[in-house]
Amino acid sequence: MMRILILGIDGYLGWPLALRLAKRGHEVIGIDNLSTRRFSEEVGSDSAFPLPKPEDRVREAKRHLDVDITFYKGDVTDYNFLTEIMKKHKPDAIVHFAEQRSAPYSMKDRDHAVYTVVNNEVSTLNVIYAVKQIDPTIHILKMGTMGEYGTPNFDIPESIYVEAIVNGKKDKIIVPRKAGSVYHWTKVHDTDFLLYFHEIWGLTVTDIMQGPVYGTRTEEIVDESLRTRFDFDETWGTVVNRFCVQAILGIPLTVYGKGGQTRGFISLEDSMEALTLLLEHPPNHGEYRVANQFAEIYSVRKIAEMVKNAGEELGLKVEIGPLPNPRVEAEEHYYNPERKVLPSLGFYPKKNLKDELKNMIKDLLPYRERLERYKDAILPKTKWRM
Ligand code: USQ
Repeated sequence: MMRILILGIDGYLGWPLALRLAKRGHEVIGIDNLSTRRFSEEVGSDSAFPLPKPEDRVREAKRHLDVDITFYKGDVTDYNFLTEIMKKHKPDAIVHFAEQRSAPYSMKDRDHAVYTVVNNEVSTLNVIYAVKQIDPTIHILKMGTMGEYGTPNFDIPESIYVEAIVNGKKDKIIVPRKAGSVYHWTKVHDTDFLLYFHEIWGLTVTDIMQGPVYGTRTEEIVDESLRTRFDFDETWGTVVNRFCVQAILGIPLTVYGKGGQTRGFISLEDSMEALTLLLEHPPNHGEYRVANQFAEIYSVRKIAEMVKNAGEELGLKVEIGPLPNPRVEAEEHYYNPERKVLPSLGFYPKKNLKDELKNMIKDLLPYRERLERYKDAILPKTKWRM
């Protein structure tokens, strides 16, 4: 049994991870400033599934799963608040999800870019300094993103360093990174800070490079009251989740540009499984571990075809409606990231996109009227070139 502090416990990944870890017998403490709830409202949207208040979530978890979760409302950018909770609960591991996680939100204007940078960098620095001050042996499990690497024309290594020959001389360099939004750049900067302080203070870190997550289900979501948030608007929804809602609402699937943008996807259930494995098998003390976390590689165009097929099998009429790309990104490119850390811990994906798509559409169909209310928030308005 470990004591695990989840920063960002109210989020898409934070809540089901809390349920999973608590169910496995770990003591789970969480912090959230509820910002995603507010930001979703800011863009005229809401979670597809109605979200109970934090205190109701905790009560429902007790009722259905017989687990005790401690939930604090507060901000990780408040150093005193964070350190008080850490001193009180003495965690063995800290899961850091407490960041602004949307690329489009970070690209809206100067204010949103600055907010994203300040929130994400201050929260990461606070975690680093708090661990150093309170207990430098705490394992920091940090949510990064596959988007840190961008889409290079070489196989993406799963390590922090790579050997390179620059101007004829060989040296160890940090695996090259090229992010595609202010949000994604903050994750690069997080990696830079974590690596730097790991090197000078010997911190123990797992830096997870995760691809886009999709899905509505995990083993612990056994009742509607335990559902995690599910975003589908242009700002907070990720591509697979968005396409499922578009299929239900009869909106042609919004493939941006040529649709050859290729990413490593993972289901919510498999993401929980991978995160649990990484927590229960921490790196050695003072080690910096990078884990590329994805299950299947697809292009956006291929995903649209798969959602169309899944929707049509369930009786929906689904069209694919390519749109000019609001983002600046490669629309056809090479993509071959390495993945060996999770398999070495025994991870194998249990879900696949094809089957999960049907489950997602089935889970969302009863909420069609609710989804209709937020229809205006679906088409892309945020443009990278402004
Ligand atoms: N896309 C479309 N149509 C849409 C939405 C997205 O074609 O309606 C395309 C985007 O242009 C992009 C790809 O789908 O090429 C993925 O976009 P996304 O919105 O699903 O994901 P992204 O903005 O990259 O960010 C999401 C999460 C972020 C996480 C990241 C992992 O919001 O927190 O870090 O996925 S990764 O993509 O590997 O960087």
